[in-house]
Amino acid sequence: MMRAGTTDGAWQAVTGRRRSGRMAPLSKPGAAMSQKLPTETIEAYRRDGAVAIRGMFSAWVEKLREGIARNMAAPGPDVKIYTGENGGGRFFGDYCNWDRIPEYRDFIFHSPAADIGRQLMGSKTVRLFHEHVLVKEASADVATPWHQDQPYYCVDGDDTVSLWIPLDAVPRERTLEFVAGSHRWGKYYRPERFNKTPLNANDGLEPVPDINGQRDKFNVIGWALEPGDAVAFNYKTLHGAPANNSASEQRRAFSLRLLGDDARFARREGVVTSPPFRGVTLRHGAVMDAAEFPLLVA
Ligand SMILES: O=C(O)CCC(=O)C(=O)O
Repeated sequence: MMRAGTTDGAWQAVTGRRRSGRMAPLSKPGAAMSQKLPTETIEAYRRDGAVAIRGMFSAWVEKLREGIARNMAAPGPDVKIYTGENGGGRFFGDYCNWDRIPEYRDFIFHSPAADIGRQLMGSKTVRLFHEHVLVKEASADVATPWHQDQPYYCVDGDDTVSLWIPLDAVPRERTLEFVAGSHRWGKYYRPERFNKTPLNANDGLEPVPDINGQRDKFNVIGWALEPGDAVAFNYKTLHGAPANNSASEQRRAFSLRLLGDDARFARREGVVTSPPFRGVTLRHGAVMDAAEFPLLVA
């Protein structure tokens, strides 16, 4: 397994091919092999649509923190910054910056993340969809509303995983939470911006149920986490997070989105997807074979 601190040499080789849209996977097999996940972890992931993985990314915490600092100093074109009604810190969100942030590239191409995704999804192939950085500064008075990710995305399929990696300790009362099993409900709920305005007014989708108002009706799961742990979840799993009620601690998270064998490009006519992937010309139903979605495991 290659480790944090690996130079960008492999990436430079890949960028050359990236312009032609033909990516060589870096794990063929084994460039970034990880530990074998316990069977119970994989079973829990498939049953509940979310599972905690302990300590897998501890060696990458400093590097990802550096990447986030670089990202926040120079946000991308799609950055979103929310502040709550009561003042306090910002909720900073940005995505699709891996191409220009070396620490993100190093993590994506050299950490065990792709191999962890392969095991959880039970896929032969793993592609990058994108990275998403979510920072709740101290006293950021903005909750992350309950939502599924897939209706926001230009993706259909079941073989998907996000690895949400906290870079600060996260106690149970402000961790990311999930409705266990909701990835199997066969539903897409209406995407909203994190300030609760709909992403698309007329998308024809039903609103997310009121989870917080009736928590006894749902199997809500979540874990206290340490930096370098991860929670893995399916793009269809309902999830949300409280505001940051700490007056002194920020909550930085790096969320890596991966695609497995059955993921296909979804052209959702008449609606905006998030991320927008404005330059992707794939047809509806196509394998996601584009330079934006490099193959990590083949
Ligand atoms: O970090 C958060 O508060 C939300 C994370 C999230 O929704 C995601 O990674 O999909």
